Amino acid sequence: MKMKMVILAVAMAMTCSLQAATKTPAQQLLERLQKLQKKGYMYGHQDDPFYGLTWDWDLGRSDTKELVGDYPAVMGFDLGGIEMGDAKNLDSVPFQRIHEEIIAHHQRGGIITISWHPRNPLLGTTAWIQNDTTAYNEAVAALKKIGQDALAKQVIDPKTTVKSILPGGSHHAKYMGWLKRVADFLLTLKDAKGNPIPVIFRPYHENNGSWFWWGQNLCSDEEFHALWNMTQDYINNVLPTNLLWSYSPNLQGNWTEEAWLKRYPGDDRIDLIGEDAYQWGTEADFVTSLNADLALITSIAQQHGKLIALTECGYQNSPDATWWQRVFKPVIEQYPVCYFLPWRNYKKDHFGAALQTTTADDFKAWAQQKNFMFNNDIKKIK
Ligand code: BMA
Repeated sequence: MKMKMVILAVAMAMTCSLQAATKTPAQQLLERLQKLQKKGYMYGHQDDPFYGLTWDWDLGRSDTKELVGDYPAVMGFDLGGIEMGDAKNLDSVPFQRIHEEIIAHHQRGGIITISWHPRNPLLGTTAWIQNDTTAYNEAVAALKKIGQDALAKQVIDPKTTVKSILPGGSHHAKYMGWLKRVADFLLTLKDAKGNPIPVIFRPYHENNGSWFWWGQNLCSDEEFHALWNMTQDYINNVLPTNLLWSYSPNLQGNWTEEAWLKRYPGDDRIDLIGEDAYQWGTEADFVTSLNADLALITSIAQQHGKLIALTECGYQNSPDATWWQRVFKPVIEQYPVCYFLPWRNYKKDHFGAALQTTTADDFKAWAQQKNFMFNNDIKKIK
């Protein structure tokens, strides 16, 4: 009898480890996020280990650690510039350092998310389109005014960018080369045993705004879907096991479910429903819009079996000492937000999580709360 029980226990243990072994790193991360979401919400921060309000590039430093004694649970990194083969990203962070910090954060039990602000493949300008649209409209108007209609037709319309990189487009081959560079970088992310490091990948974010070349007024729904699918299919083919895909529109405040779903890539393509939500205007408007959007994406996420997160958020350069706990916390605590991620602490006049300034005490007090999780709170939860 005793022997039988031992055999049974061994068999059960083997089945469990076999099941664990057959789960991809991406599936393991997804299950980990689901577990963590039940315990509370995690703190994420963009570019956390590279620079802060008063320092640049020191190894081991982190504004978060210096304030609350621990690294963020989630660290965000951006690949903008990798498509050009650049050595540094759009914010001057060397890709080699990004590679090292991703591995270091994974080793300390943290979670990694990667965004990408690719340059405009058609115009050669940055990911941001605002000035290009203005420049385009002005150039066309000026040429027409002097009767040069034929020349006006030759000015490149930024709205043709997405079309130009889809199959059959003039810049398709070039863009596939860009995707290869992204995939090549992601392929270098391996742990000490050579296993791929799981990553939450968040391309083509804030696509309901029209400030990036993939934005709402810059391409049709069909073109956006084709862009997403082409990107995802190519990258997943190279990296089939370690990416979770996050779809992250921007704070809007007046979505209908139908409108929100129009550019949603689909349940088979998305693991995490994100939203980027900054307070740019009044506090009242921000709270109203954030509540509306979080209520909607919570409902969509529940119907579609997805997690939600605030993939970028905060009050940039906040002068308000009480903002985190008075304004932000009461809203997010009503929804199953898995993590929230303020943007980089670049300089005194451009920071996402002002941890050394006015808001420090408020944030530090909040960080004591048990369900607000940093790296040490999550590292043992696998
Ligand atoms: C924006 C700003 C820019 C930066 C970009 C990508 O919000 O921080 O300075 O280049 O994000 O990180």
